[in-house]
Amino acid sequence: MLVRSPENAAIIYLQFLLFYMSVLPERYTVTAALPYANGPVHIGHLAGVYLPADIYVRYLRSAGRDVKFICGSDEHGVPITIRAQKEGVTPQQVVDKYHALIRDSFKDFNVSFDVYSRTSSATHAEVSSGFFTKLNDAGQFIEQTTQQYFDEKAQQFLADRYIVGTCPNCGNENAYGDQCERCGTSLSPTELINPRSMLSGAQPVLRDTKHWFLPLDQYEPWLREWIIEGHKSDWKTNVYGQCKSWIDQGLHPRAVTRDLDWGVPVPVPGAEGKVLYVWFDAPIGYISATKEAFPHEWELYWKDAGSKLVHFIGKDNIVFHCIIFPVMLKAHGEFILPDNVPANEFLNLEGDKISTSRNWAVWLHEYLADFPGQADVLRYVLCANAPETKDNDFTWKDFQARNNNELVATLGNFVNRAAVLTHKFFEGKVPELGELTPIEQDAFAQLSEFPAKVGELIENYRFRDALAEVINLARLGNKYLAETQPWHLIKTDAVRTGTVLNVSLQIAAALAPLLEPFLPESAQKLAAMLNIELGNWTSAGRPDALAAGHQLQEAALLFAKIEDAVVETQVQKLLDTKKENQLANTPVTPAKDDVSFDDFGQMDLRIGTITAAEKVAKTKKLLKLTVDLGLEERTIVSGIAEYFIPEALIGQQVQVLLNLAPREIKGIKSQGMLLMAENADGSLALMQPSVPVRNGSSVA
Ligand code: B3M
Ligand code: ZN
Repeated sequence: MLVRSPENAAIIYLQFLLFYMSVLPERYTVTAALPYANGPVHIGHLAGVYLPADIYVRYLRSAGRDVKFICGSDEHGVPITIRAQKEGVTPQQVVDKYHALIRDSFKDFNVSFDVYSRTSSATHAEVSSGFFTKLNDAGQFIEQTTQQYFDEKAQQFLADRYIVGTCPNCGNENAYGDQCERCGTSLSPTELINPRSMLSGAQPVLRDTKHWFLPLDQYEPWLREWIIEGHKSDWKTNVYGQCKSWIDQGLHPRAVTRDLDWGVPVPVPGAEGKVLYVWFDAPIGYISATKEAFPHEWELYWKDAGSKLVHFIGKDNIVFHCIIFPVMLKAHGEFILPDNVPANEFLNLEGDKISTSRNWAVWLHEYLADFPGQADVLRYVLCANAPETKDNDFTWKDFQARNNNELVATLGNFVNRAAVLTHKFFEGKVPELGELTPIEQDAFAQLSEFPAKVGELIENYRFRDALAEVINLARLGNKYLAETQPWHLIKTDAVRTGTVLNVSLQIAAALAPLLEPFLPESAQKLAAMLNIELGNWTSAGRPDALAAGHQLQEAALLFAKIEDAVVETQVQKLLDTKKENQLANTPVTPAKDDVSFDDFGQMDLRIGTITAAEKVAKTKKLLKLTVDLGLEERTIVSGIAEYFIPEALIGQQVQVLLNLAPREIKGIKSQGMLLMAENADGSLALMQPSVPVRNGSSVA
């Protein structure tokens, strides 16, 4: 058995470092999917793509690696033009608005891109056109006139998301022309069953048009070798599985141009009115963004074999990043290929799929408005519960529980106790480390293993497990404090108390750099409290990070408890959304058969004022109302008790059907009927004149 001692741990760590250094890439090019600039970003985006990417990059930087973190807005394609039509503005206005909003959300959540660009930039137009031209000149495309769907009403070809229909693979009735979002299959519009135009709802017709096709089928043998043979063991099983099933189903040439007026124009004579397909230009956006920000070094990150390219994406982007873009890169010939594509599954919200159109989301900018200064709490919860291997659910209860139990009670509590006790017993100066008992030796040995353990998990894209290990380090600290009880020990042995606090503070000091990739703001706060530089990965976990005599700053709380009322407000917000959606989706009752004017004239409709109202005893729904109808007061029994407080009705004008034959209800003679409007959820509203009118006025 391996004896745990600081020396042994140091040797293990050194071996780990040597191993990694021998196989280490020279540099890393890390990309995160370019979000469409057609709406704000929500927790699903952060959990699935940007947070894991940011953790990975922050770790690499801390470990001293050379890395560029690349992202930007995807500003072309049908998602943008559809949104523009909906909002009644130009596509440019749409992308300007959402590019700024998205960029700011990422900044507020400390997603540390080296560049956040946009695909409407001049550099991108130049790089993506150049890419297309190079492939075209090399004869890499098939030019073909085919039949495409055309909306005769809107006089427009219907590409991608302009057309919806039933997915031939899973039966989803709202699959898009380029992809079914339910089963992830990539589609062509002509594969849809029952296609319909998103513009007019019309059944589209087929018309001739010429396009450029990338012959994916010709790359099938190469894809088999590169992915199916080559990445079996290092790509995530969800990613590998999707790729394999696509390749096994057989690949087909894929059009990379579109008949649209928004996008990068196809740089070939005779292609007027055509633009590059958004999924052709968008991934090239990674390259253009790098070139824009690093005009002198960009080629190293894209063309040098010593660079490791990693794409962070959501699962609906797998085919584009694992098959189509690599085929483009391969066809071009000068670029490196992705080393890994760690795609995540989806995050749901309170048991329901996140949806922009249904407003079923926690929007990042709204979260920060409700939880100012608490970006880290959401980062924590989203990483701890990340959909790494399966779809996962975000709930506000879990958010609260994780904050209160893990951040406040475990992590915050440990560092706070270590700091507070040092202030209390040693004037805030790190005490001397005295003699080490086996407990300290064990604590130090365990401590020294954390950086390698957490680092290895991060390098293997296992961010949840990595974060759990960091929390385990805080647990180790809490356990050590519980075992040694410095608050009692001080009464009998000040020297040993000093040793205990020294060890505790060394653990707290290690937490700062290890936390940094996950919770950058809290790590800074912790470092400030300990009065140290954040430090880096390679030096983390040393038993002498803090020298005896080092002065700490004031102890502060890293995290605050979240009360029930706070999360209840958030849940209520979602319930309101659900209700709004329900109302919006309930179909209006169809019209009844026609009646003659004479029939209508038979009804004696009048306005009256309610002068008395009371519940009918032993009933739930009935109110007994007295209504002043000008000529006389009448008693009317009405089934509205669930929606109105009797007192609130007194003095209200209402519409009454005067000549409805009287009826006895619960022993009361009801003479007439109150007319009400019924809402989709069954709730009722009074029918009132827009200004008060004389009681007895007829309605006609
Ligand atoms: N904009 C798709 C998406 O947001 C797309 C990603 C492009 S990455 C090159 O799902
Ligand atoms: Zn499908």
